[in-house]
Amino acid sequence: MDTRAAAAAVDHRPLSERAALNKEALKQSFLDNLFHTQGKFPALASKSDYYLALAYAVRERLLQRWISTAAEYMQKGARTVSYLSAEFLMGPHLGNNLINLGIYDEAKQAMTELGLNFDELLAQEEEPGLGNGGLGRLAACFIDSMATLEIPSLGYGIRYEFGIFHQSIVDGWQVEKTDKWLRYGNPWELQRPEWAVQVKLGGYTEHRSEEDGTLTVRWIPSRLVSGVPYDTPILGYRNNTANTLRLWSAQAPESFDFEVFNRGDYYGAVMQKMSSENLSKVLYPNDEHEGGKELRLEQQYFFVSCSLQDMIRIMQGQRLPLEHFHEKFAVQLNDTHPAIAVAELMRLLVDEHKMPWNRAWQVTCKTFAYTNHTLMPEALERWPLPLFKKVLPRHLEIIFEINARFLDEVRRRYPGDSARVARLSLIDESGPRYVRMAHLACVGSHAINGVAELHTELLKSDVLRDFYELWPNKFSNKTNGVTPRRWMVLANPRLTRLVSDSIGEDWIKHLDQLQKLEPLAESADFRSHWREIKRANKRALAEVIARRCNVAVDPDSMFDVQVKRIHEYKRQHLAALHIIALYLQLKAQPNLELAPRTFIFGGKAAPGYRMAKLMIKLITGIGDVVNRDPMVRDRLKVVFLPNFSVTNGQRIYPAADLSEQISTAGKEASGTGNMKFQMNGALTIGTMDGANIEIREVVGADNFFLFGLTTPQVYALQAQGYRPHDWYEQDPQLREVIDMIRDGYFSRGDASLFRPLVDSLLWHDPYFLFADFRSYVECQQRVGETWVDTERWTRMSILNSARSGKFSSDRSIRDYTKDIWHAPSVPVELLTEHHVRA
Ligand code: GPV
Repeated sequence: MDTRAAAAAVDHRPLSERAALNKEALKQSFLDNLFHTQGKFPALASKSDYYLALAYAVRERLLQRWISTAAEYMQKGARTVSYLSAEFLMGPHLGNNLINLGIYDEAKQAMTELGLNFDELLAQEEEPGLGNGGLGRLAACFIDSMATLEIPSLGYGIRYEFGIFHQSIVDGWQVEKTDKWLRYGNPWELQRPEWAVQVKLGGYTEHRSEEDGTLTVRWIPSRLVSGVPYDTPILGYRNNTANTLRLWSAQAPESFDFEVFNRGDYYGAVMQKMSSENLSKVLYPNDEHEGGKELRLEQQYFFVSCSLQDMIRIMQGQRLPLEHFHEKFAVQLNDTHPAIAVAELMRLLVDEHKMPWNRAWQVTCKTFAYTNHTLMPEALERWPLPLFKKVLPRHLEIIFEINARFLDEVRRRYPGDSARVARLSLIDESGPRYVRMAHLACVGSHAINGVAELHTELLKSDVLRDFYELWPNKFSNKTNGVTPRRWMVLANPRLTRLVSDSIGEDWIKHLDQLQKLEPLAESADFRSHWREIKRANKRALAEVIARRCNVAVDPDSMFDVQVKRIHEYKRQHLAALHIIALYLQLKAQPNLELAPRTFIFGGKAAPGYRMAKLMIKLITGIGDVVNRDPMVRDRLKVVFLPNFSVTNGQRIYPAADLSEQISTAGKEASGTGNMKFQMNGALTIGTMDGANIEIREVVGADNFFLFGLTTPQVYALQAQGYRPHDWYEQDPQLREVIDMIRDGYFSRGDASLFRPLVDSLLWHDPYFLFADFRSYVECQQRVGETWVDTERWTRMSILNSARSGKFSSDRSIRDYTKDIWHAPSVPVELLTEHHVRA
């Protein structure tokens, strides 16, 4: 059937009725869906039913764009970006889709007129938490920006049945609960069983020379898993583009089961089905990696193989020969989690599609580009050879072949330099053997990038130095960004209104336009509006805190916020040391003039990361003491807001006065929370790390609170032999703080509880808290002095926001397309409009 004819047929009630973007039509389809989809009437309907009815009403309005987009791309044979990521931390869809469709206010009106509380309906959505933190959220911001910039793109990942765990705090400790996000159904996805693919795992290989002299390899797997795609539309901001997020769910393949079943092994068949479905069951909750888990390697291979097979299907559907794979698709590897794609594409091209090795290798290298997201050595993925061989025997052979050819090239370039050969090898042979996934990604990609300027420089000079010397032109920097649609328009409607009333709405698509706010920083009237908005956002957050933490916080106090995964390198415990120092100061001088501060923490600890869990306990322990001490007289409050998530982030960033970005210099690849805070007018206290450096560069040194060692200083201190205990002995205030923790002041007298933390700091301090303590405390003193000058603080806040244009993910995506992807925009014509005009 002809696409346009079919669209015309379903269009008989075009924009005006079924999918019209106005209030009355929304009401109508909301009610239709309540009855016909949910099967409920108002007396029986739950809030979730109402949410779903509205979600389906909105979905009907997406589908027209989705179909039009697919048709447009197909007709144009458009070059497509495939973003491969083990994580997509999307956050709730409903509000964002309403914003991008431009019908947020209409929907709110419609629900209100039906007597429903719109915000309550939005809050019903269980957020798809299919990621751990920055890396997964970056993927979400990037697909938003690609849709907004009308770049044909597919996000490929895993449809985890359980996303990142739900965190609650019990007796000051983190407690994890499984995230049953699919419990009430997911209105945003469409299952596409007709595009399911088969994935092989395990087994062995057979090598045969054919009669014509060619060598063929057969992989005889021990297991088969079927990958079923679930598609979610990703809308651009107020355009006609709806790209696709395609997530793979693992299912037992019918035929495979059936064979076992026929042999009479019913339980064996059921077990096999369950073990297949385990593949996409749960997201590994470790940020920055904890290695060696077989299931994790299987997950990575599963989604990568599904995605590459899907791209081949798309090419075949458009009758494109596979020699042109790299012309049709630009495939971005989001860290090394999908790096097995390099070997898998080779296998598909060479083994399954009979392409000569050299040709296939050219295609492969032109297809992939690799983004590195960390400098932490323990986070660089390596798989033990025996494990790798067990799961992916054919891929190990292919990796050996890639490696042999690559190392030949290295030897030609550097004759006699065997140390360099060993350093560059895809196989680590210094002890037990490992496959080095970052090396596979580097060798199989034509472009390699870091995520902030400092990070890229450190990749070139340190972590990937040998690769940089070999191929300097492959390297470039792509500083991260975040989408202003979710992180300003949706999260901060008050600020959005003020900004749009002042400079128009262009900034939402062209964030550099926020510069136009700069002169308004000098208007007392504008500053007072700016403050009112911050104050309203803080009141709203204070209500959340009262509900979740049972602590009353004052919206007029400074909200000093650190939200991110809990990690030693991110140094939440450095902030804790400062709070204790302030507390001691108040105890020593009860009448000290101290502007009231509320310290707000949030973030999840990997369930197996004991030190991180202890850091949470320390923060809550400090809160228990400080919040109740009458001598403090409410000048300090410390809260740990449980379950930091996209949803909670949307409430927190707009309410922050001070953004804590205090990682050890050289450890945080970029950071992205730092950008969300800046956009929403928080000032940053931070180290010379990651994107902090670039934030400081754009806002100006006067509008940024800088402290701490620089990366070269950290390296130098490390080299000369860092002895944290000496720093402890030489700083009386630091000593008092540490002693207090050690002696059980924040653990009800239990002097053993925080021992591992205290001892680690005293004797190792791998992240240089003691070396940065004095500088941090003094910097916080300057923060306090600035805060009391309200007008000055507001000016700085406005300038921070006004100068945040660089950190839109639209800019990041423009950089990627210009230097790496070369994928032109393809504006979409709505099929219905075409029909209506015809
Ligand atoms: I590798 N990041 C993450 O969230 N998880 C990971 O497994 C790895 C990196 C983060 C970095 O820590 C941040 O600095 C960075 O901003 C973010 O990735 C996005 O690039």
